[in-house]
Amino acid sequence: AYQDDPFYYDKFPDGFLWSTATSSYQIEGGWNSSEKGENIWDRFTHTCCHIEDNSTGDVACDSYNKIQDDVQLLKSLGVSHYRFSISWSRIMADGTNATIKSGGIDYYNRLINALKKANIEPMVTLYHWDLPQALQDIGGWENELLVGYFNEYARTCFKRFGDRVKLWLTFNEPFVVVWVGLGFGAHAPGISDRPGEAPYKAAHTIIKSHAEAWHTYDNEFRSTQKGRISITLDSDWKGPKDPNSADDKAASERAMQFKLGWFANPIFKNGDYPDVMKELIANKSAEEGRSTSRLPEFTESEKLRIKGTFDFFGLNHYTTQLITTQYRSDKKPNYGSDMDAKESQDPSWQRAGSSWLYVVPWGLRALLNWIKDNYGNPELYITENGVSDRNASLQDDHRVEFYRNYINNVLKAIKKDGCNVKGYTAWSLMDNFEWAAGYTEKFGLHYVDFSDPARPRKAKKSAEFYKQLIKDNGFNAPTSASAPTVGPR
Ligand code: GBH
Repeated sequence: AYQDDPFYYDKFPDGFLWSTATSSYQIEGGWNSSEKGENIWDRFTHTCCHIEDNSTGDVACDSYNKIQDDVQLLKSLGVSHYRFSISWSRIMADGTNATIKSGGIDYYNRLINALKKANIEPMVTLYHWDLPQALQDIGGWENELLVGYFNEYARTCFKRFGDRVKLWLTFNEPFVVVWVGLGFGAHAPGISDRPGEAPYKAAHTIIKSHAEAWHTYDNEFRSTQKGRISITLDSDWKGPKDPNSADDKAASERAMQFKLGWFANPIFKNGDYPDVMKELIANKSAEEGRSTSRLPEFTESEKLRIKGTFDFFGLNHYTTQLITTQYRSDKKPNYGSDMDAKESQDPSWQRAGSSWLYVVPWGLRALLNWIKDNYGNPELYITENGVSDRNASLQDDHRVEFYRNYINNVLKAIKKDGCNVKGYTAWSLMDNFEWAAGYTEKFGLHYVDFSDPARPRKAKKSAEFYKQLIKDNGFNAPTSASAPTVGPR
């Protein structure tokens, strides 16, 4: 079993990509600079009381004014790539071509140029959750018109930045957009009244939006710009609670299909939702007396247009759950009960600063193998992985241990299992605005002092560890003189 496999000393393949990540709303600040338009996170944080510490991203890490500082941190880490996102309403105030803002375009040009000068390749996410408010006002992702608006936005980014950006991601974690934002409402825009409908409808628009943007790149830019483009999906590993129980194994499979398969099956497999989702939601919809399923259907031509719209698999991963079957009869239809599954955690698992995050390093290896088996072993980049705490200590030994053990499981997945992993990204470059948790949960390799207007950054122990790991491109076998300071788990 993966959990019993001892620590593995070896190097990553030559050319393995090492990166770290941030996102626009979480770090930039400058929320109303350069004619930037309002986005849904501006609106959400400016309205009481959605955020744990009542904070906002108005200033955040002030990265809008600190390009040189951030690039300096990246240089010091020695990463080959930096993953950041573009704030849609910073370059198009109302989300459309009618309101292109040169100040916003200029900011990203300066950032990209500073990275290239430092020999760091940008990996750019187009949508990391900060939708222009004007587009939410017409219904947000539940409105299919957004397919066209997103395509225009994507085209503008390819045109303006694609001469220098060679790796693109359309969406970050569409699951979180539709479930946390439009299902139970803990994220902007905070919609929770139709948890069995809105998420499915919005996911449908997002999948089509992704596919159109991929085709735009493929048709209009690929031959000249020679970059690659895909989507980043988040997935936990949802394993069977009892690995010997056929029922738990089936429940685990359902939970995986409802989370990762929802988006991955259409894009990476066959243009359509997983069979188990189609079947369960159609049955429940019929029992509810509806004439059509709450899960929308793709037409045959849409399926063909969606299937295969990837150049690699982007994966964000943090944690693991154990799954059993559970039939829940909610008053209202709910995505959460559609899958007939319930999750729990092993009481022995170490906790982190976020209530949802349990430290389970082998879960990443299990997930990478599941992806390999389900989607034909695609070339894969881990675009986020990391751990939180709630203290300001630079001595973050638990984070060193997290990275050491999770990254070791990536290495095992490559060397022992043949998973086609090409790169790894640590979340995050620095402490930042952690969405509904505000500044209470910290994921950074660097500490940021949010009480100081200058927002100084300081390397934590984990930054030093990551830097050495990148330099070694893996793990050197311990000699008696250099026993590891943090032991394998
Ligand atoms: C990623 O989401 C994001 O891409 C990144 O921006 C973020 O900073 C990072 O992880 C760390 O969270 O407590 O019930 O409101 C990971 C998926 C989605 C997990 C939101 C936590 C909160 C659920 N996250 N979820 S709840």
